Amino acid sequence: MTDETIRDVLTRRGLSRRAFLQVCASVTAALALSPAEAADMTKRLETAERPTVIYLSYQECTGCLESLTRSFSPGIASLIFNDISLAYNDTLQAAAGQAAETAKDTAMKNAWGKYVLVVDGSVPLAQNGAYCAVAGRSAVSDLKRAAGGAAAVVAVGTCAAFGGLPYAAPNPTGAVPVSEIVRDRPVINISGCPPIAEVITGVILYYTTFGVPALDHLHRPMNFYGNTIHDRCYRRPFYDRGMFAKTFDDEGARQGWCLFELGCKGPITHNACPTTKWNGGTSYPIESGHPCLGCSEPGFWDKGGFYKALSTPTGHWSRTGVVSGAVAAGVAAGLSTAAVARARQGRAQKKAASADSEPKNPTS
Ligand code: FSX
Repeated sequence: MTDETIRDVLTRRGLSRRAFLQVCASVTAALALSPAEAADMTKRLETAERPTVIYLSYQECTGCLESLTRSFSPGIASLIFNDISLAYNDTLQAAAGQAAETAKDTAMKNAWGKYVLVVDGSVPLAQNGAYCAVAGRSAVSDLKRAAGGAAAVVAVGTCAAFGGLPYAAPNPTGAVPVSEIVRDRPVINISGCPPIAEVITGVILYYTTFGVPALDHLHRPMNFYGNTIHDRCYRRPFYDRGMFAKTFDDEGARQGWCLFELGCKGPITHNACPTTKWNGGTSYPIESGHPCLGCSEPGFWDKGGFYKALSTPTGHWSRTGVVSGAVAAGVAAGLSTAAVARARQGRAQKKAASADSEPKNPTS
């Protein structure tokens, strides 16, 4: 944190007020803020002090950072990571070795108690944390040290939020989510494997202006994770009518019917894919003909098959209370929606059998 405001920094960088307002409009639209809230956020962004962001990476594939750097809202990503203040990121920074560690220590010291700590990747605990080390420190000790001076921690990606791929059975490294290590300050989970770039930047800007956003029971911001994919899926009318694609190339698939029977996890997955979409609002997996894999939910790797219709889950992802409760609720919801869907499908099949309409229901 410095004495400079965000607006001061942007002016110094040559960003016009018009460009600044355009960036604000993108962010507030992504956050689905009301007009009054949007005006308030724009005003606060102009006067907010420049924050320090420290970004650490542990057990992950770097897909989260790839997503962020390929954001189709470069104005927003650049606003945060170039203009506002990314004090440390071991993948993006030019410095290496001792110079990088010195830069991190200096940033932490100068903004102790005030910086935003962004973490991607899970943290291994087996073998005293030996599976992941940074500058001679285990990930767990590095995280505890950095979190000690953070105002808030943003866990980016399903690995950091819920353990992700490293946490999948048999979890040889003893991986845990960030929230199992950091328990004495706010942890905001931005799940997704990877998360949507505009969600990451939107949450950081929201925190900078308003503080911690409203969170769901898994500590995800309600603005982006308050609804299921299913709630806002454009294929929902087919689901409601019991019209399901049976294979990826049948007539139903060509007609854009519901992908539930091909394993879509949309009914139990909370994320902003149908509204924010990917690649600059171009599309999202379901729009490209692929079922939702449920990547923003806990334990999605262990739920028994990406292409199987929702059924009783398997795996070890119920280790922690918060996760098991949420998943149990989600699966219960999924199973009940599945039962309803199948009943509807039965009715639709009977109707289709007695009608000679095109296209034919491939489920009949
Ligand atoms: Fe995990 Fe992210 Fe998936 Fe990869 O940092 S959420 S494996 S996209 O890279 O952590």
